[in-house]
Amino acid sequence: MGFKIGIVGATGAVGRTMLEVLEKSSVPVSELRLFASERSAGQILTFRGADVRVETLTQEAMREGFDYLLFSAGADVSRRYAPIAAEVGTTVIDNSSAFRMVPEIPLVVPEINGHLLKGYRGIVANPNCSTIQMVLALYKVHDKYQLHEIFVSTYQAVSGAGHKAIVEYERQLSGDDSHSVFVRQIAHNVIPLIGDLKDDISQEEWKMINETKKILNSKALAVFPTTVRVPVRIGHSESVIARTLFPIMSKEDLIETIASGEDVVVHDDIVTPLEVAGDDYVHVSRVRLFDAQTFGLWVVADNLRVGAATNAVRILKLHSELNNPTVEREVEEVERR
Ligand code: A2P
Ligand code: 11C
Repeated sequence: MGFKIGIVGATGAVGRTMLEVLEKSSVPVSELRLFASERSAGQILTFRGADVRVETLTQEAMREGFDYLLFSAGADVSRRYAPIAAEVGTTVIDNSSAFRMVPEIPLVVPEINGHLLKGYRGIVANPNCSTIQMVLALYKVHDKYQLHEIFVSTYQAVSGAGHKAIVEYERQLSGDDSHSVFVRQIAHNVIPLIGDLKDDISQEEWKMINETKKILNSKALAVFPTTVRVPVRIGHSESVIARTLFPIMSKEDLIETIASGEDVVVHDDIVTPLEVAGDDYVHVSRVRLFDAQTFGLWVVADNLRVGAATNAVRILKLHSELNNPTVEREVEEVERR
């Protein structure tokens, strides 16, 4: 007994991490298939001691009746292939931005709004990495004191931009100063722009604004981000200043409230991205209570894991615990015939 699972974009920075996280998880897998572009077809990756051949992604494969498909191959690939899989009853967990803001599609961070998965079939959207770690650090404070403004500056690792970005960064570290993935050289530098601008706000900033409101279910919440790329391989950092509607009792209470969040750890000492790469927690340090309604945090997390692959596998796990995907898919198949 186990699930038939596929990873689309398995050779990418997040896809490979999905494979790693799934391997170490307790999710029972009866069959695992790996998909990428034709450039990677035939490449061999390993999963729980077995070799798995990477296949070219095709529409036929998407109709095969997977229990779960994890997508991380960019928004265009998701738009083209994910609906085909969902149509035949597969639960698709999509790490791209393609469906996040579609009202009927749940945007899930399991610790916060995992209840949306109960009885749900179809495409589930995995939020953007910088959004996930911020909402995990803040959701308990929102529950207790109601957030109404968030000012955030990010310090985002190059791996957030994918495998090609890591290669470009490493080339630059060896002295080659050409660039094509980033808009400037990133090695020894800082770039205050992630994605294209729309109305003076970058794509990455729009994601933080819109996704945060959807996940925390608060239209009134105002988010003011500045998103910045820094020369770090793995691990996004964020300086968050937030204001609440209700007065916070004390700094101790603020710390306790943040730390009551699932998968969130609050530290007395500072925490840097290098120290957290490879783990599955959101780390909060530099907690400051400026006044009763204004506080500051430094938040770091592994962007490939917490911000993408681990969140996706957590969605899969919780969805399978709340529902019985194999049985539901088989019933649907019989009904379609
Ligand atoms: P490939 O390695 O064959 O190019 P990253 O986010 O690190 O850039 O990775 C993107 C992932 O998406 C890779 O696995 C990449 O495969 C895959 N991918 C990109 N374009 C396509 C496509 N048209 N069809 C299938 N997979 C794709
Ligand atoms: C970055 N946050 O660090 C981006 C990558 O919408 O999932 C993730 C893009 C997304 O560049």
